[in-house]
Amino acid sequence: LQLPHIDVLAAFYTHAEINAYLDSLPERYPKRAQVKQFGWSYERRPLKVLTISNGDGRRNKPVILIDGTVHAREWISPSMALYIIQQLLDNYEENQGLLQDYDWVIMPVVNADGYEYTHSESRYWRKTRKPTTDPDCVGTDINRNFAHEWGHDAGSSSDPCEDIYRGERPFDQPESQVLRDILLQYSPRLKWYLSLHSYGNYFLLPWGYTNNLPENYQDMMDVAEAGAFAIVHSTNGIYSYGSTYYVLYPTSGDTADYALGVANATVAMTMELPAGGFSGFDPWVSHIEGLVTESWVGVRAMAAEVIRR
Ligand code: ING
Ligand code: ZN
Repeated sequence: LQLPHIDVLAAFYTHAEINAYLDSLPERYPKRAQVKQFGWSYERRPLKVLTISNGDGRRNKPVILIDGTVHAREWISPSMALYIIQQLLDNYEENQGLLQDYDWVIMPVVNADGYEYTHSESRYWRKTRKPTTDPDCVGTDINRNFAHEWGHDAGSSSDPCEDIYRGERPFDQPESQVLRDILLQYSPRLKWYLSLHSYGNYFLLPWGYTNNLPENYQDMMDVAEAGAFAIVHSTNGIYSYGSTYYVLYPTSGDTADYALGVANATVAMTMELPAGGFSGFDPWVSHIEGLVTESWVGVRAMAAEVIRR
């Protein structure tokens, strides 16, 4: 039985390679791993999601939901999603506490078309690949396309040529619809939504669209703080954390605002992984290991904090 394996630390992988790997996991872990396809990208790539459990058969446990590659050029994001999968499946002995009472749902590549485009055509592409109303400009920012305060004030652009183009309507991108459907399916038991981006070393919390703070802000800050402390203790890596609006800039229609405001996540967060390479988006392959092992220290600590509450 020859199953595709991925050495996360040795290369960046294409969407097709990542899907083939995801598809192999239920054979390797029949009780613990399940792959579901939720839909297709604009260019008809299958969008797949992996659910990981401890295999005890208990249904409807609370869920930790993680996505990666909302933005095509942020290549450390799918690597991190794959590393998390391998920690939970291959390194189960050490991490089984994280699966005792929680299921994990992981979608390594949301923006499949954009991600392929960064491999084949243009390394620093960010958006989707669906044409817009402007014949000269392609693509919409999935992280401005969600229907919570979509288009609110300054946090996004109505210009299809901009990198933060919000689309003509919320959810007019099939990839956004798929992520929305996943968020809504798990909404009743969604304890932590984590969106993996790069770069900048931030844990960003809602809201992006307003300088008001959500009612459970302090709870979310406690989780972010657990991640930041764990990382600084392990590698001296520095993360800043707080609301997207304050820590970064106003945004609207982003996935974390939707996860909190509509899908009722207990904690909703965007993790901006560290920069790498020339541009920040293109870490050397030799740096993948340091980046994902450090980030896992943070994710593990935050998961433990979410589970403990
Ligand atoms: N930065 C994010 C962006 O979409 C962000 C910042 C995070 C915005 C969370 C909104 C919510 O602009 C990157 N690097 O993509
Ligand atoms: Zn991003």
